[in-house]
Amino acid sequence: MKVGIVMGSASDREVMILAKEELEKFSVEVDMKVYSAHRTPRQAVQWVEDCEKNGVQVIIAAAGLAAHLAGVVAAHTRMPVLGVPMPGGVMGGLDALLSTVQMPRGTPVATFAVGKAGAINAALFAVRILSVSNPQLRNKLEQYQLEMEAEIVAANI
Ligand code: RP5
Repeated sequence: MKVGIVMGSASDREVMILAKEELEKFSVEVDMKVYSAHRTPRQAVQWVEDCEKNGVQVIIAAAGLAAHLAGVVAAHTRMPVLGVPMPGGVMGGLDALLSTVQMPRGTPVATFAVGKAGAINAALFAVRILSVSNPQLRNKLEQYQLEMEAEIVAANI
């Protein structure tokens, strides 16, 4: 089980490290890179092609501002692409959210919340995709949800 994570800038790493950590809780291997759709377009596409060859099954792509990275990645693969808009731009990341979510028909990007919640949920969604054909992973997800429930309940004691 392998997930690729790509982000547009090293400045996104602080948020996207949370996605990597979440995937590692489920023993999912992660290939995490910084490549920009605008500043390193050739390297970004090369990385996607390498992912195809290296057994990556899902790609998480994160970018801020005019966030085209997830769309460009989706245009170069048939894998599921999960987009995470980065905060910091117009209205806290509304620019990146719209740039990521408003894909034209034919090239889907599943888009998550701006910032940390989006990074963690994209990782969990990747685990859910992988769990469709992996009962062990499904069990771990069930355990994860039970722990989350216990944590909230304990907060009320
Ligand atoms: C985007 O521009 C990156 O994904 C990042 O969120 C934003 C700012 O990049 P830096 O100026 O910090 O490199 O492409």
